[in-house]
Amino acid sequence: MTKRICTMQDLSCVGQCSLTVALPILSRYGIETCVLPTAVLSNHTQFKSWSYLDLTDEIPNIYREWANSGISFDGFVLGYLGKRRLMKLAEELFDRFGNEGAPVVIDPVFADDGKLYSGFDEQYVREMAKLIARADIIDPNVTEACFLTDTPYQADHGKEFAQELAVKLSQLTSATVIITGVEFDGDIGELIYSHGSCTYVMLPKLDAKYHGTGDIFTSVMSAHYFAGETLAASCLKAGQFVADCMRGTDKAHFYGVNFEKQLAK
Ligand code: PXL
Repeated sequence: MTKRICTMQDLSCVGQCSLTVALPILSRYGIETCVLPTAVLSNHTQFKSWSYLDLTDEIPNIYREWANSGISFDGFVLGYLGKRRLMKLAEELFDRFGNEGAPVVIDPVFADDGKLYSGFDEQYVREMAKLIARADIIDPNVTEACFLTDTPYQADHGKEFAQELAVKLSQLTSATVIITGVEFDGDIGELIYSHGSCTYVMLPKLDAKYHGTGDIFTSVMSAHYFAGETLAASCLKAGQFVADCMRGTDKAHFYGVNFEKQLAK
């Protein structure tokens, strides 16, 4: 049966991230993908400036109509939320519209390279640390894992540091923890931590950095996971997909990667 999932995150009109990535990717994998847009931005916040239409106040109206029509979902994928008020609405989404056992995937999306993205603060991090308790899978990057666990960021880290972060995260949530962007021995990849055991899914690190690759990773990983594959297989395929996107992207194109060409293959 076709799965119907709901993805809650912003709609950045330009910049290949959040909904403009999640919607085509999840759909391409055969999942009926419903969206809960949290805001409309002219472009994502790695540009010099942006406009921001907050849609938080519309969400209760959307829920009312979904309830009227008996809408429900087989899973949820959360990305960039942006406002603390949205966290309660996310919980309401799971409680009111989740089918029995519907998995919740949360990519906390608020920081990278040791720094918070523009517009986020410590209070947002604290609230996100509570929201992840509702997840079945979380996939913060190393920076987000550090903020969530109050651990000083280490750009140069190894397996031990990643494992320390995963253990601390597992005190905040019973979700399977996937830490993305873990680096050692010239490789980059994920640490998957579940019930005290660690699995590393590593690929050779490419000499490039693009925006939006985390959103692509979460979408591809979730699509494989919803299709019944293991998390290790899902992470490997998502990592390979991201690497292929990066190889196929013109360096002059600074804001995102060419995932469209990859998706068409
Ligand atoms: O890719 C993460 C992301 C999503 N949405 C918006 C962003 C960012 C990262 O900066 O600004 C609006």
